[in-house]
Amino acid sequence: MSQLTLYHYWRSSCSWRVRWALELKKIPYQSVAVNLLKNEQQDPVYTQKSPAGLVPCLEFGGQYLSESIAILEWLEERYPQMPLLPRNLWDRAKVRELVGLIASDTQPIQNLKVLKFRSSDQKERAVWAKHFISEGLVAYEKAIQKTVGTYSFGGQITFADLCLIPQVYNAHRFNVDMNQLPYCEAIYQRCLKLPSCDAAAPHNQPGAQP
Ligand SMILES: N[C@@H](CCC(=O)N[C@@H](CS)C(=O)NCC(=O)O)C(=O)O
Repeated sequence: MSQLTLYHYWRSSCSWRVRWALELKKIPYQSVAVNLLKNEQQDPVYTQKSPAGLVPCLEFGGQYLSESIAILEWLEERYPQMPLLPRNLWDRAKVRELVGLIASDTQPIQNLKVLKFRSSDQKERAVWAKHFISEGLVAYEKAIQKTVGTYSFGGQITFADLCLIPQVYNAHRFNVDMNQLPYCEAIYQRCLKLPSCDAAAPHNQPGAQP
């Protein structure tokens, strides 16, 4: 019996970040699907666990932790195998800067609840999401000019990539012009081929739709 349970949604980019970290660190976990389209994230039983009514949420020893980056930080300290942050202090801060560009400055503005509030019209929602994803990833593309290697920060998969790949997946969903994002697209294509990333990807999750 695994010690961890992850509450997540197949197409949630924040959930993919955590699933991929669990795969990379080879940590077994139980999976509980929370269907965002059925608004299960707002169910009072779920919001007892995750007060903001968002996924993902990790259960460990009867305690609950939400916020994907807090979960990643906890996993990194609790399970130090396959480190996902560089050893050097400055480099770690630079990776967290990249994380912020996506986790703080991009994903929240294109999240489902924001799109729902913006409009009930799917086309208007898509224009909004495309604009902010594009803007966020253009900033990311500039930010990695000096650090890019196989991955966003040299040759090591870091938290930055855990955030980037699901965000690029959303960029494709909303038809963002990837020609302006050659590094992001190359890292995305490379990572999708990794078994750990694929295992954590939306199409391999319970409840996934074609
Ligand atoms: N800052 C949070 C954001 C979580 C979040 O926005 N999750 C999305 C899916 S990626 C969600 O649950 N959306 C449901 C909604 O907007 O109602 C994190 O990093 O975990």
